[in-house]
Amino acid sequence: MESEPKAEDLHWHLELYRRMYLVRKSEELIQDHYSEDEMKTPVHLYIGQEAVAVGVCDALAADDQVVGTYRSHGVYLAQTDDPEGMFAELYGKVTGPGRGKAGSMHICRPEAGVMMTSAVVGTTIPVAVGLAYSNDLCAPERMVAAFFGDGAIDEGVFWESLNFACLKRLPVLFVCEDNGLAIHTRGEERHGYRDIAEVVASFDCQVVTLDSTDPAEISEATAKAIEAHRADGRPIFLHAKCYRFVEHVGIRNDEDFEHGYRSREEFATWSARDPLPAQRKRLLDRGMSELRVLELEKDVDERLHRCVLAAKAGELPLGEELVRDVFCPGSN
Ligand SMILES: Cc1ncc(C[n+]2csc(CCOP(=O)(O)OP(=O)(O)O)c2C)c(N)n1
Ligand SMILES: [Mg+2]
Repeated sequence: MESEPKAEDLHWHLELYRRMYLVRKSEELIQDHYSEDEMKTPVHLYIGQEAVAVGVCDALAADDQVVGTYRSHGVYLAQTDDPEGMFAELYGKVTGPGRGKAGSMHICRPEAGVMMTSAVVGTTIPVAVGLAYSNDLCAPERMVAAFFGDGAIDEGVFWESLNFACLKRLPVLFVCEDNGLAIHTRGEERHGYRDIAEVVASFDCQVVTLDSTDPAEISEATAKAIEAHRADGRPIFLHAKCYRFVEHVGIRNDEDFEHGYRSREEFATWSARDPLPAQRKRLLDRGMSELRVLELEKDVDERLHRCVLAAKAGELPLGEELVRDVFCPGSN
């Protein structure tokens, strides 16, 4: 019997919704609890951009690798499905994947493929290319997806990394999450070119431009690009338009309009494309019962509630543990 095309598989669409819901609700819980001042970490929320991480990671194979930025809750959860570890890390507890010392901005879990995230803009891109260089020799089927913002393309290291990856035809997927902003500076105030996709297209790589908040569309475009990479070895540059709904750093939803870098009209246009309700509607339109969706949402809500309780009750890294794995020049 022939299997049904993936696009018609309702369970796949439901799973994409579950992962986006997990990311969104995790961050809403962060918003709810942040003022208790128990999470000792700055947070850069991903609310609004969920379809990108969920779509791209869905197209990756189980042992593929990702790197990210300081805005990586979405990438971490999409790749690992590990909110237990993430909340432990945010609360600075030894049960976190960085044993409570990485926080939100450096969360990673190499054994699950999240190799590095970093607060320093652009720094993980050359690491992704280095991983891909090594994989090319030792595990040529393995892809590395490097997630970075449109601000990172303003850094020289992005161009050096792209150049080297193209020159060596490395298995790397550059994912530029273009939310149009670097803190409060818009792309058009930073870039001396018209279109990043056009500039990158002059390198020997595939360029895929996506303006979508549909994770299935993003997953399918990514999978197609990976397939083409297998045929000719060219790296992939995925230019994904997206929008962040929350302030640059912190938890406030709307108070940053006062800074004047974005308009309420623009915000409303993107809100109408919010990936979460759009995917929920797609499920119902395709015939999924609302009861099934509600059950799934309840399961995720309860799981996240348990994550917060466990994280709060976890142990802090103390004594020797506090300095274990912490680099200090001259100490060893
Ligand atoms: C090397 C470096 N320069 C400057 C900063 C300060 N900084 C923090 S976030 C940011 C904007 C980055 O924007 P983008 O890459 O588009 O990511 P987004 O926050 O939009 O997800 C800047 C300039 C930094 N962290 N690292
Ligand atoms: Mg940006």
